[in-house]
Parts: sequence; structure tokens; C-alpha cells
Amino acid sequence: EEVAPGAVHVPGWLSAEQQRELVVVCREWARGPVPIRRTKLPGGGVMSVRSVGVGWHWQPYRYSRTADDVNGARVAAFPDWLADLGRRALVDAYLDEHAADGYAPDAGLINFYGGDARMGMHQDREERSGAPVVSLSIGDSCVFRFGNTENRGRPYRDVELGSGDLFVFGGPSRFAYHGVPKVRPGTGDPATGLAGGRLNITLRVTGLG
Ligand code: MD5
Ligand code: FE
Repeated sequence: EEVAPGAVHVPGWLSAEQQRELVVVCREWARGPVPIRRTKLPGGGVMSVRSVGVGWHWQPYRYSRTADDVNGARVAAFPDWLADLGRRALVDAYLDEHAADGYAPDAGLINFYGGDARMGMHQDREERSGAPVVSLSIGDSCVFRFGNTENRGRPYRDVELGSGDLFVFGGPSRFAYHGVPKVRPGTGDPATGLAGGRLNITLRVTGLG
């Protein structure tokens, strides 16, 4: 379903097997070389979501190759198979064989939400590229709030994201405000390999060398 121009939700896009495989590889990335952690914000706050980067490390509010605010390690390489998955996501979301021509995501952000985790309304503006962002969800369902490009408030739409769902943010939706106001504990299937919580993987083009 096209939620807004360039913003497409594809429920159940990932197979059960793909979800299990992604959980396994995310668990490895969560161990290192940079351990998954709650990101510390410059104002003194700490995010409730746990995050780790692949290809690039995100620290508020820039990308780097080494996790200077965690343990100084270089992040894991961004694998070719993950870029391929991102290209298939664009083709399927936009129903256009050419939608992924030249699309080469180089950053993956792994977010893990425990039952109490939230993400406030924000824009993703650290990338030097307007290429689409691919979002994959596994585990517990959540309320995803998709807003406008002007401010954190209304108008916005609340969309339920479940396990296996794909969401692509491109075109005019790329710089929309968005957030996750609620996770629904206990809604995920333990067969994914996640005993609880919600895993979100976003693929991005940083536009950085
Ligand atoms: C999540 N993550 O569910 C969300 C899904 C983040 C983040 O927001 O920054 O890690 S990704 C949603 C997204 C990404 C880029 C652009 C837009 C939405 N958008 O324009 O709406 O953990
Ligand atoms: Fe975001």
C-alpha cells in the first residue's frame, strides 16, 4: 500500500526463513565488533532503542567508520547480499524492474526495541543522498508514525508494522518525520528466533566516500 507519495508498505514481504536468517546475522552484529548499545545523545539523554551499524556507524548526528563513542572499533562490513536484498525490496515495493537501477545501499542500522522502547519523531538527515531508505521489521508488531516533512506534529498516519513487513521511504517521503510510539509486546512469533521485542533493519545510502 502507498501510504504517501514514495512511501510504500508491503506486509509480510520477508519469508519466515529470511526472518530467521536475519535474526541470526543481527545477533552476530549485536556482539561485535561494535556491541549493540543504547545511543547516548549529546544533551545527556540515552535512547531506549538499542542500535548497531553495519558499513557505517551512526552516532548523533553523523556517520563514521569507527565507533568513537562506543569502543573505537571499526564497524562490520556491509555485505553484498544485504545490498541485493535492498534492491529486491525497491523493485517489489515500487512494482518497477528499474526502481533499483544504480541503488547501492552502504549503511545498515539495526534497531532492537524491547517492550518499553520508543523512537521519537525525527527526520533522517545525516545521509548525503536522497536515495530511498528500506526498512525491514521482525518480531513484535509496532505502531509506526509516518508524518510530514515540516514538523513533528500532525498531520501524520499511524501504520501497524508486523513481522516480515517491508517499508520503503523514497521520493518526497524520504525526509518525512517519523517515529515508533509503541511496541506491542508478545505479538511476535518465537519461531523467528526472537523471544521478544522488535528488530528493525534499515538500509541507507550515505553518499559518503
Ligand atoms: C524503526 N527506524 O522502525 C525506524 C524505521 C531510524 C528509524 O526511524 O532512524 O532508525 S526506519 C523509518 C524511516 C527511515 C528513513 C526515512 C523515513 C522513515 N521517512 O522518511 O519516513 O526503527
Ligand atoms: Fe528514522
